[in-house]
Amino acid sequence: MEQEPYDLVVVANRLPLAAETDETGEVRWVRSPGGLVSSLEPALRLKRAVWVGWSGRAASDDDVDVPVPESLGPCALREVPLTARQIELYYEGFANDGLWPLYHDALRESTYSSEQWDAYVAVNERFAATLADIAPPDAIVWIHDYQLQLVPKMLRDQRSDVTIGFFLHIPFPPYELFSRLPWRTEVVDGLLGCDLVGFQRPKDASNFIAAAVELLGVDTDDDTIEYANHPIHVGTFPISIDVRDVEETAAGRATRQRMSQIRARLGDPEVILLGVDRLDYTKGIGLRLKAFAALLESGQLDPERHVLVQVATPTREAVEHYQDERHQVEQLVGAINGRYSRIGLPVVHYLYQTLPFDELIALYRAGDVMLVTPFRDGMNLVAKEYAASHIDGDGVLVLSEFAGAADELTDAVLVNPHDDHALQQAIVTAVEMHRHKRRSRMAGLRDQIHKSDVQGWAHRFLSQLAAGSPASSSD
Ligand code: ADQ
Repeated sequence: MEQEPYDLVVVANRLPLAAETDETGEVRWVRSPGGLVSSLEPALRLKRAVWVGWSGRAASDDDVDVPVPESLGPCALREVPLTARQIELYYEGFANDGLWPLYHDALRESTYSSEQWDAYVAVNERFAATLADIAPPDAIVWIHDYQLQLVPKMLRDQRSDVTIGFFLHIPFPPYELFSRLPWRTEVVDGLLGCDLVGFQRPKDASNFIAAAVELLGVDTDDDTIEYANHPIHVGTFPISIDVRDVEETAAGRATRQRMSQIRARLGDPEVILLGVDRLDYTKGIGLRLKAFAALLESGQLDPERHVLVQVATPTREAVEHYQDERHQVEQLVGAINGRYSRIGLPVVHYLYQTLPFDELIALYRAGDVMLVTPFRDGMNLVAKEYAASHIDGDGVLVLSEFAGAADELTDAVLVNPHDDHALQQAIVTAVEMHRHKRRSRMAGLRDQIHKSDVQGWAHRFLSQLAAGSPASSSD
């Protein structure tokens, strides 16, 4: 057994980096974008930590012969290699085509296949074996997200000395949906290997407790489950962002210059509407585009005065539902531009790209109205990043009630995105909002995000995990 004196062992499906090939064909590793990475990296700066995860490349991928670096900043890295077949079955299959849609209101039909499930079990075993191998005695191990729900029990069976926490970044569905999963009992049993299980919203926590009662007949006392002579605390820990980092970038001269340049490039419109999402069918990009088109058609928005910038990050391109979603979004963009654009001035600016952090912040600053309209979202960090970027105190956030962020960001224009009239009305309300009201609501949003940043989130989770005290869903 090879053990280093880490204060914290973090495990997630992905390591916080990705392989990038430049124009000369040279491969290098860069910090990767995405919710989990953005959230955890600042917290890790404060700890002696090791991050265990998959690199994003297949084990036999000879395009990428540059080994994964041993560390990223202060955080050590440990790769769990996966084969191309495991990636197809465990990651694209069971996790992203089975669990992801089921956990997001069954917005798409899930695939349930025994072959995929077997790969999910095998990969979870592999992660658990790596953790059992590297975790120092009495270590704190923090496991992340739906790809690794079986790891807690597998690890506990091998290492009874370690303290195990799990955080689910996406919603936990109500039992009526969850019970569709053929391996529902195994998944709940896997999670009950934890000392602390954390969720984004109180409803996710209560859905999980209800599933444990229903499937395993566990005893519960408030937020604690008693199972196999072992208490499991269940709590709510709404995730946040590195507010200071976003604010500092937003305040920089380069960002201000870039923001002015972006406005000029867009033809200096009166109002820039903005959407920034992974191109995922949960994010409601299509509905948002349709609402924008309907408002242009009715004349409530004017292509000479209002433009929409939609940034859509490439994601899970091997999964069919994602290919369909991209196709639909791009068709809509083409149709709207065909009808309402002028030469040299498209009304929808669509970027199917991953952008550097600075560029994203400049875009947030340039955006007068931010549209965050998911059908279902664990939290949604984009909404919080937008508010943090608006150090000028202006800007309006339109936010779906079905994003976890809606619990906290009550000064947004909250909307039910399933209701097309309500969505159109919310956009009009945001576009026409008086400056005084905009500033007062943005002040409310910014107060809220200052109250809880990502460092606070990680601290709260880790201190409750270390203390072994019941997590409270009210604080
Ligand atoms: P995601 O579904 O990925 O995260 P989100 O919370 O919005 O969604 O995070 C996306 C992150 O990626 C943001 O930090 C954003 O800045 C970044 N990003 C988006 N588009 C980008 C682009 N084109 N270029 C560069 N960066 C881009 C999951 C859950 C969420 C939950 C998070 C964290 O689905 O509900 O909030 O985890 O728990």
